[in-house]
Amino acid sequence: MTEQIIEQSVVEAENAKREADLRRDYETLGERLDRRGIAIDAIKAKVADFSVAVPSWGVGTGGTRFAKFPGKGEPRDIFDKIEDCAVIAQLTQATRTISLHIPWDKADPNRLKQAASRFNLGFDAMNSNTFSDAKGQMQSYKFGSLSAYDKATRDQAIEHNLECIEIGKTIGSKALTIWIGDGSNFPGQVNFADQFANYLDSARAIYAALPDDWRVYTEHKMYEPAFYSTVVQDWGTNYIIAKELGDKAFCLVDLGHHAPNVNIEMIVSRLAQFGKLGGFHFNDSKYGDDDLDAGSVDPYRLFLVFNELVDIETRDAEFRPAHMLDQSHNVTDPIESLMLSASDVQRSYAQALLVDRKALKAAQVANDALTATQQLRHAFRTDVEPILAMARLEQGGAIDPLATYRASGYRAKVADIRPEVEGGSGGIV
Ligand code: LRH
Ligand code: MN
Ligand code: MN
Repeated sequence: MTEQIIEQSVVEAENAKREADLRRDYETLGERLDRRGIAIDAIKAKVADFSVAVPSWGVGTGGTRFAKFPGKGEPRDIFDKIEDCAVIAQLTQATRTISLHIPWDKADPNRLKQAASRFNLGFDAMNSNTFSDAKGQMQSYKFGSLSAYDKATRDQAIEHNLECIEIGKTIGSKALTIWIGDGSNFPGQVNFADQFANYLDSARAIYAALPDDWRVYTEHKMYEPAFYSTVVQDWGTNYIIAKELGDKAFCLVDLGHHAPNVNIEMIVSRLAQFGKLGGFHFNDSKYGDDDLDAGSVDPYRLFLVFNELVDIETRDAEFRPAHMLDQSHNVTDPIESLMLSASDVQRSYAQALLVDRKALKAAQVANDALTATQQLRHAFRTDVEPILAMARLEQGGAIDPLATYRASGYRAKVADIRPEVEGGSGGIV
């Protein structure tokens, strides 16, 4: 039996207030979609099947390098974080897995597995951390990790990734995500080729330890924390890595890791076309790696990414990219943000499913740019909320996750048990 943290009576009472309206809205939307030749129930089934992983580090209040302002009832450890993730999953029915970050979430793997299975949650990709020094470690990552000039430092970083794989094996994860902060802050500080050669050697050693049914995702990022040059800085370098490593290596696209105005949806298409698109870290941004809530700044861009994904999905039934959120919540209750973001990612997927792909292709080959782009806009402008809400309701979730969460008083309840956390200097944990 799956345990539920929010009492079912609260969910039912909140749903009862909204169910009649939802059924009417769903029916009306169904009629409108029917006129477009779309069966609403088929879209709902795909939406219900959709899941995006929650990052363990996202349920605590984030911070900037200037300050951190914790909220009430901050999770004390990974076990509290798992409970917060269970709330998100229960109300949205869209987040069936958690992505762990080691060593932040280090704990007895068997306990981790047990804690998650109480709520029927699984584990998504393991994330290694060689971008900051853990307590007691022998070598410092100040001058790099997998790409460092110092061999002992590289070995330690490799070892850490192997440990992540080991933990992941016990808890049922099937992937490792590697993101490094290595780079340089001054022209001339490093030799670009040396650094990349070291990185590839280290990555090969990690790849060699990867179980057969695992994948490794490498995540690129243009800059930060290194500000002059970054070793894995763009999708080109990322593609080279995946190609060099082998069939189990794929590129991970974090939406906030690109130069402003870069056409991310085109990168998605390119990587997929050549079999190297592994998955996503969804978030939104205005300037850089802002880690704002997915869909909060540029929902059309999120839709355009999903438009590519659905396009690939229609050509390749085996295509299963890993969907994860990667956000930092500074001014909101993280659970609320993550619930809305999961729905927004799901929403973009649903809208992309509405695109008339035949009509789009016909307009493209006829060089009818406006008709082609109208196909996309038409889908994007369709309010699919009744589909999302109905999928949630039918799976035991909340028609309105935010209102239901607030009605449950969860945050106040955990604030009684979890001690107040002091604010202070920045950091993302
Ligand atoms: C780096 C990053 C990467 C890390 C996470 C905490 O900016 O996106 O995915 O693991 O943030
Ligand atoms: Mn990321
Ligand atoms: Mn990031």
